[in-house]
Amino acid sequence: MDKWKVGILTASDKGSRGEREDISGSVIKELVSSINGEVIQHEVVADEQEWIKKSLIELADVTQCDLIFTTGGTGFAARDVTPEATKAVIEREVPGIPERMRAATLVNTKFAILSRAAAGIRGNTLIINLPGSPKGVKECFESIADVLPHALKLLR
Ligand code: MTE
Ligand code: CU1
Repeated sequence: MDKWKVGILTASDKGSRGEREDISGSVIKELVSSINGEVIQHEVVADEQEWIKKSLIELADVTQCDLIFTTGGTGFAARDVTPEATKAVIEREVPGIPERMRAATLVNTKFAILSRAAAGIRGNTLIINLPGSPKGVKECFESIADVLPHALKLLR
């Protein structure tokens, strides 16, 4: 079977300036292989809503990713705008995905409830916000990995 085409968008001011290594992006690359996914494009942009929107639209409409993971920018800082950018480009929201991530990871950290992560569908592409920390990325991914193949089949 063909591999799922996965795009990664790292939203990070420091990452975009080359001041911070994108560990979370590399962690996602590793994790998606467990669901027969292959990362075909990886963008790193500053925490600017317009730039995040532009990258998401390109990954969905031009690169035609089946699945896009964002990492970072889901917290409370004024520059955390990834959920807003995501909600602006999706056509249909999928609240159950971030609900599951928050509920499942709450046993590891009480801070899970501070995540403002969103998820939704644009065309045939599923877009999912993950937190910025490598640990959060791994925990959140693993909490939803079991339903992703079915979700992606529905969009194919
Ligand atoms: N979710 C999990 N599973 N594990 C975590 O450690 N960190 C939380 C939350 N979600 C965390 C998590 C914290 S402390 C914050 S502030 C938010 O994600 C936002 O993170 P971000 O701005 O780096 O995206
Ligand atoms: Cu935090």
